[in-house]
Amino acid sequence: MARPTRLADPDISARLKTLSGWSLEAGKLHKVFTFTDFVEAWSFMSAVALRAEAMGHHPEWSNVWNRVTVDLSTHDAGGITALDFDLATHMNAAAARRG
Ligand code: H2B
Repeated sequence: MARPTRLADPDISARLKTLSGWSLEAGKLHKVFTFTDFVEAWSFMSAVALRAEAMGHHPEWSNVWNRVTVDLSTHDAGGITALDFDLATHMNAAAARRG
C-alpha cells in the first residue's frame, strides 16, 4: 500500500476542527480518553489495537487505570498524515461505544 504523505499545517488545523477532543501537541495528534474503569479502558485498547494492526498503523499510547493517553503521528512520513486522522476517528467511535 502506498504510504500517505505528511499533511500541511493548515490542513491539520482544518481536520482537527471536525475531530472531537483531539489537539496538536508536540507535532502529534493528542487525546486523553477516560472510561468508567480499567476494564473499559482495556477493552477500548484491545479493539483499537486490532484495527491499528489491520491498518499497519500503530498508536503511541499509555494506560493508567481508566485513562488512555494517545499520541498519533506517522513515523515513516515524519509528521501527521491522513492515516493518523483515520485512526483518531476510529478511536472516537470505539470510545463512544464504551460510554
Ligand atoms: N505506525 C505509525 N504510527 N507510523 C508509521 O510510520 C508506521 C506505523 N509504520 N506502523 C508502519 C508500522 C511500518 O513500519 C510498517 C512496515 O508498515
